[in-house]
Amino acid sequence: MAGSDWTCSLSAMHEWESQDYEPSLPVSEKSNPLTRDIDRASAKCIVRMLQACDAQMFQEETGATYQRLLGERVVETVVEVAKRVQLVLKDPQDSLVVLSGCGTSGRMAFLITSAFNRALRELNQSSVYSYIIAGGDRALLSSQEAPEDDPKLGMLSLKKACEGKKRVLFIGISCGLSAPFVAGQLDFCLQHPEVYTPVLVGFNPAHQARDEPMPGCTFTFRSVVQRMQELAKSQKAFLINPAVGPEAISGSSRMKGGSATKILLEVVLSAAHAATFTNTPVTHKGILQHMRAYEKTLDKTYAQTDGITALLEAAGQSLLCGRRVCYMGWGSLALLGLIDASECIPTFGADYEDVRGFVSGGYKELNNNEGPLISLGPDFCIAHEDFLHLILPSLNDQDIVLLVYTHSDDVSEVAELARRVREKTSNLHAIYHRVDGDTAAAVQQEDFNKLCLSSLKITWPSPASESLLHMQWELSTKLLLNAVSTGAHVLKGKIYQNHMIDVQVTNSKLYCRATRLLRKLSGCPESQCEEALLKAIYEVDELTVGITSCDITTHTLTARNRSKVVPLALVCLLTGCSLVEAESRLEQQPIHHFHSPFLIRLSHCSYPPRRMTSVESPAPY
Ligand code: S6P
Repeated sequence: MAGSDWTCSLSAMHEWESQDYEPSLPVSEKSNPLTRDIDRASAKCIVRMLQACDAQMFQEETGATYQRLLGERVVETVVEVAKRVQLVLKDPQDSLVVLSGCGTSGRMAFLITSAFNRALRELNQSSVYSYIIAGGDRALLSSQEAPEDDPKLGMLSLKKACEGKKRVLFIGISCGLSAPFVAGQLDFCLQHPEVYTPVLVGFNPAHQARDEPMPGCTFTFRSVVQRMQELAKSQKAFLINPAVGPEAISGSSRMKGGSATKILLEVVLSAAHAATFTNTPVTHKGILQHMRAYEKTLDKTYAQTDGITALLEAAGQSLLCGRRVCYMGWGSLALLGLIDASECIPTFGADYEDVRGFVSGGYKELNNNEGPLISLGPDFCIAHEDFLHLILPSLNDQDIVLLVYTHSDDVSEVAELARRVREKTSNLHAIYHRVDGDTAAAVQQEDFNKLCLSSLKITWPSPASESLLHMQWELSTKLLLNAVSTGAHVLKGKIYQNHMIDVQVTNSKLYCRATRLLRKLSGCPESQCEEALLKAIYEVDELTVGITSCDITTHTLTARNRSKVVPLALVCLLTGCSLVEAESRLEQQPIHHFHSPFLIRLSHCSYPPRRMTSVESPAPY
């Protein structure tokens, strides 16, 4: 059992690098040995495990197997790409830098392009950055997994974004080197080298890029990568793909994948800006220094173990009671709250009401391509005013409200909101970044602290650069919120070992992940697992030729309207019962759709007892 004295040994940090460790899986899909027992760990241990996982991002290169973030080759490529961005900045006429991705990768593309276009505006320069997210702007705030599978859609959206441009630096982000949407865009760039220079950012080695055929295409992600590798020799294409180690929750690339994307691309764009506007040449040393600043950000953030643990426990309690977690943020930190909240839906099968983010200024602050999205429904109401009207009246002490802000935000506005929230719930907490020596804010903060049950304050040294400080605040906030939402769902019992079992099967990557998980947990052959999954998706006890002859796209489109397909398939595989019976067994389970103790009973104790839910025994915190 993972007790309160969890420590991470050096060999556990590196175990995943062994060639024998889950050899059939790419790094981004492997299960991390560090978090094997995260489902039964105490809140404090969860925080330590997440810290150790994140620290893997900055591990030094040890052998030839994996390139690492701080490794020679990666830093060299970052230097080259920064110089390409610099060329665009020097001559922005008819040029564009496009960042594109699906899910979290698209959200990071949005966040980064917004920040650097803002920096250009402040310098009275025209914007040169543009983002694309699969599924359009609604995907910034909600789960849109299906467009990820469409290479043609990717290609068309790139073409549209670049209409009339003569020179485009295209940066495609796919953490797993797997998204067909991005593969379609990269292929398009390779076909039009006179305009496009492609850059791929991801976190698997090239030979682990996905090799499955894609609908209507003659290429696979891997074949695109191979063509890029060839062109990389003459710097006509670039690959930035260090390994950062498996995710804490298997395949959850919103965590390290998202963080490493943010780090890499901010380093690239910052270096290009410094070279263009302050005559600071792009150098290997400068790039490395910036990356090290992010490593320090990690240390500084996780130095707050007790504060993070308190937040995680409070959020876990709220979710266990079926109540809400609300992030109330200011500036770009609020966007990280919106993003973290939206990712809980596909990652943990959460309801959109469970974890929500709100931003001061609403869509004005977001400044997204498509403008306000309020017409899409209440889950797209993101302003603080919306929170005050729609959410606040129904809050009670079991709901947790987390204020996320910095000393450069309007602290009196934060205090005013805090007072309003306190009228409904005492379960008010804060994450606050400030700069060393800011005494005025410190005094104000003292009064404010009295309103909050807990206050996680991080004091940063006076910065050499305001923009670097801001990027550090953002990364720190991302790590904190990822830890809170992941930890809270772990405490809720949503995770088995380090796998999310109730995974939504809404695209081909998730379909393959689901089949693999069924295989791992049932021990049945792959063909039988896929059959069980299809039966659950189509709600039948016998598969017809009509079903088996359909392609994965049809399966995933059908699965969109189903719930609990993986747990249902697992019950069927383990017990041999019918779907109807499996459904009633799952319904008998209190509180959660599915949780580990149920799995133990089903499999006749073939698994060790794991976290018990609040109904079966007190949670271990
Ligand atoms: C992962 C997140 C997903 C991914 C998306 C893109 O935690 O829920 O939405 O971001 O599938 O993945 P990738 O590998 O192309 O960056």
